[in-house]
Amino acid sequence: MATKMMPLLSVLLPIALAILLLATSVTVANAASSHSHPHPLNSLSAAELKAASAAVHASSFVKARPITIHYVGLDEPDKADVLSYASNPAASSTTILPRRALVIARAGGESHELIVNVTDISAPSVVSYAIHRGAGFPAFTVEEQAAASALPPTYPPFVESVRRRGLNLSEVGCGSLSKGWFGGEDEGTAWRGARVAKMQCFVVSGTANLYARPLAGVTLVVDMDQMAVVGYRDRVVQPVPKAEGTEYRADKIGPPFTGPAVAPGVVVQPEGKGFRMDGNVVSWANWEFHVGFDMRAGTVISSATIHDADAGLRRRVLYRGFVSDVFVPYMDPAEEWYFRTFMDAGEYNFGISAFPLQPGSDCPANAAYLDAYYANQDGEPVKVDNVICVFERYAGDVAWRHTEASLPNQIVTEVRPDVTLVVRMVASTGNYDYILDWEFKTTGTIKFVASLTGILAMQATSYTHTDQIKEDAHGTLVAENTLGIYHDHFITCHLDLDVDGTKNSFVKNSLTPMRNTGDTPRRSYWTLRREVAETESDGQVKLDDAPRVLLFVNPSKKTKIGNEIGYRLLPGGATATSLLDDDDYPQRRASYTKKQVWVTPYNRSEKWVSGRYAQQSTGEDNLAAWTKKNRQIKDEDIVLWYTLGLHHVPCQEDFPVMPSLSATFELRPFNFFESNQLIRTRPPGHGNSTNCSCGGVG
Ligand SMILES: *[C@@H]1O[C@H](CO)[C@@H](O)[C@H](O)[C@H]1NC(C)=O
Ligand SMILES: *[C@@H]1O[C@H](CO)[C@@H](O)[C@H](O)[C@H]1NC(C)=O
Ligand SMILES: *[C@@H]1O[C@H](CO)[C@@H](O)[C@H](O)[C@H]1NC(C)=O
Ligand SMILES: *[C@@H]1O[C@H](CO)[C@@H](O)[C@H](O)[C@H]1NC(C)=O
Ligand SMILES: *[C@@H]1O[C@H](CO)[C@@H](O)[C@H](O)[C@H]1NC(C)=O
Ligand SMILES: [Cu+2]
Repeated sequence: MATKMMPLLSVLLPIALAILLLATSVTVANAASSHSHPHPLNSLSAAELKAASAAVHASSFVKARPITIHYVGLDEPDKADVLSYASNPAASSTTILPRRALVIARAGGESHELIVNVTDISAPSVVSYAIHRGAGFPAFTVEEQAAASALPPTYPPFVESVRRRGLNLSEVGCGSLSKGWFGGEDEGTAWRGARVAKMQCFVVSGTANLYARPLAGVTLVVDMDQMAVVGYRDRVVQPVPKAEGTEYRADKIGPPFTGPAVAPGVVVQPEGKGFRMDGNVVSWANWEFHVGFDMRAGTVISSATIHDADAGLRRRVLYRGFVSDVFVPYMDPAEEWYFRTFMDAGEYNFGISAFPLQPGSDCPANAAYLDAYYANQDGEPVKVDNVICVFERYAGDVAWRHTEASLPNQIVTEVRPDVTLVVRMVASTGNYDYILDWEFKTTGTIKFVASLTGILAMQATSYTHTDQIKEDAHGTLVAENTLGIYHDHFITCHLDLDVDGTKNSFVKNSLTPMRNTGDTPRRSYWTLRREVAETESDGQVKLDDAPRVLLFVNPSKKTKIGNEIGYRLLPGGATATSLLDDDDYPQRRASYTKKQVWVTPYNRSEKWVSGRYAQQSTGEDNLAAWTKKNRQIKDEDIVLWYTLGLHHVPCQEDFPVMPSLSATFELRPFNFFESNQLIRTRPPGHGNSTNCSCGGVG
């Protein structure tokens, strides 16, 4: 969720383990090519962002003033053109792909969509223009959230509410909450049909943990286009929870530091980093992929290919992967809480919620960092340093091993350590921090990890002990006068898989219990029932029905012994689906959260699972709505949408800051290679890699 107020200070943690990281020993056949042109999927540069907004301001399409820019992102070239570039970058000197920006701007109370040709940044031109007529609005900008925060202290009824609670205005700060959509609730109000935020205010003195000290009972409605308070309610006065015990900054807490101590550690790569970066193209071990940045999605992984040593060529795996949205509904139906049903990426922009990573804490010492730019509401490029990190990880895990002890005189043990490559960004949307990792393994696996940390959304209460709670409190009492409200996190990834080529099929293999009719004494077993999804309705899977092996195969390609070339979607533990009623308004907006798996035909307009305009959306433009066409998905260019889901019942350990909780899934080769790709990797112990300064146990 979401109140943008002030940057959180980072806490210093010691690195727990001494790690000696090997430069990975898989050899890559293709050297990085020296690209004659920037990669067509490169994020917009500072100059391109500037040119795009300048063209919008100069165009005759948008007449009203002021113009506020809410989104500027790469309008991707056609996939076929990108693929032909990627297959032969050196030859693309004659075919420069156009650089286009999609700009979403507000002016005159309308949302304007412009595509700007920024191929020549000195002469940008608007190539298409539309006014958005449907439901919903673009994400809040940073600047308008700051402007909205400044309104309550100038609004006399609010000043009175603060005084009534015995507080000083200088102790109070407010953040903007998206209000969702609840049918006709706005009828008869001053803000009917308007783009509004509801303000939540906090006592900001005495702690950096403002979320622990909400000013309960007060709701302000701000019209974000007029930038004026249009609604106000002061319903109930609750005690403000105390500041004591809510702090998390090391310099405010200690010394003495009395937590569990761990020995400091180091990360050593005696042979240097094992990956290369040619612009935004990362080459590591058998992998090559492009890392981009979008102000809504944050990290975008593109054109991921893997080198196949048996075949002697690079093979395609993932054309595009990114977080499409994160739906976070809270479970308190009261006046001040019912509307808290956030779309964290669509309403607040994950990319602009990403702050510089802290070297040595957010990412290990051997990490490389990428900077990025986004456009602010005036269209000026804003640089975010160190927004994404890339590092090799050896965490002591095993990639494969075997001990053969059948012949006692000749025990054989063979082990390979699991060294992986991680691409990380952290989005801090108000109280929550999402650590988002794309982890590449030499086996061919891509693992996505979303780790939730940060601060709970808390409600002030009169309760100081659970004995006093007689009704449904809609949360856990996590401290005196403080409820951590029940909620969910649904993180949806857009995964345009191109398994060894563009056309793929989705195959559901159901594990089916069987009765043995043969003449052995065994009574039962299970076997596979294979079903190839024909249309989008076959492409939807709710995982708790039955055990399944879900595959994305290339029906035109087989291994030498005849299996279909494929990748498997391997869900991790976080498979919660929404428990809200289908007719409830937030569920209509996020109707795709009742099934974890959806498969659609590729469509370059269908990127945002919650719709292009997620703010106050109604569900008319979302993944579930698109699939009503029930398009063909068999042997087509298809996109997997996978939703990680967690029901979050807060506990006291989540207070004052929540220890990180991870949700994962894997895309794992399944009959993609002829055999285990790691057989010919060298075991560790060659060269200097055995050097370690760990010493004995003290
Ligand atoms: C985009 O701009 C470039 C450079 O000015 C030009 O060559 C190209 O034709 C333009 N494309 C379109 C679609 O306007
Ligand atoms: C309010 O806070 C300001 C700044 O800390 C202080 O100068 C002022 O005296 C305070 N007023 C009251 C009524 O406490
Ligand atoms: C592509 O997506 C857009 C937006 O959902 C839709 O209007 C259009 O009809 C889609 N095209 C096809 C071929 O499905
Ligand atoms: C060991 O490290 C040294 C110094 O970094 C280097 O010169 C030498 O080539 C390395 N030896 C091997 C076998 O990698
Ligand atoms: C191991 O590392 C230490 C400290 O960096 C260095 O002095 C020593 O020469 C290294 N040993 C080998 C075998 O590389
Ligand atoms: Cu949570």
